Amino acid sequence: MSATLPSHESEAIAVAAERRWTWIVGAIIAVLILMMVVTGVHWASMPPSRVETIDVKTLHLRGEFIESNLGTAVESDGRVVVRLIAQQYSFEPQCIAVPADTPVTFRATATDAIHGFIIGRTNANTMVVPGFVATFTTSFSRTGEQLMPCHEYCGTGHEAMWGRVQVLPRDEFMAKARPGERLSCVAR
Ligand SMILES: [Cu+2]
Repeated sequence: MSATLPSHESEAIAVAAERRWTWIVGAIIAVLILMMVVTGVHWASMPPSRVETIDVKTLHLRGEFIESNLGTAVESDGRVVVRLIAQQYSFEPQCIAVPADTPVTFRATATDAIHGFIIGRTNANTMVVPGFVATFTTSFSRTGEQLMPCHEYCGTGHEAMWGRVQVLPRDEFMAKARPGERLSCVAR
């Protein structure tokens, strides 16, 4: 005798299985919707980075992004801050010097179009939008030179828009850094 069930019994098992799946799938959908609602509300109430605006018309005349203030600074509290400007079709300064194994804060803004940059194979990567200050903090574990291309199409000269980042051993960098001075590796 084979173990075949009477057809009404196998149907009941199939219906029970279907119903179980209905509940499981329903629960998955409910969890996904809940996740969307929670993250949506969370991101709306707490944007990922504070929005810092700047007046494009005056940034070269006064404030943080005047030419003499661009480059790498060791602030009075010891923080290393890089200030740079992106514009069609270059970065200012074109060569940035940073210490290795040290948190480095980048502050960047654009004067004309939307630009962006990525530094070699590091996680430093941001858009640079006119009217806003892009800022992030990262540290570089490997010394040497990295390329820093613009990665937002910004016009006909976009593919020629590059900067360089020189990651110096921390001691070497600190020996070069003078309080109040702005460091870069642009050949003078
Ligand atoms: Cu660009």
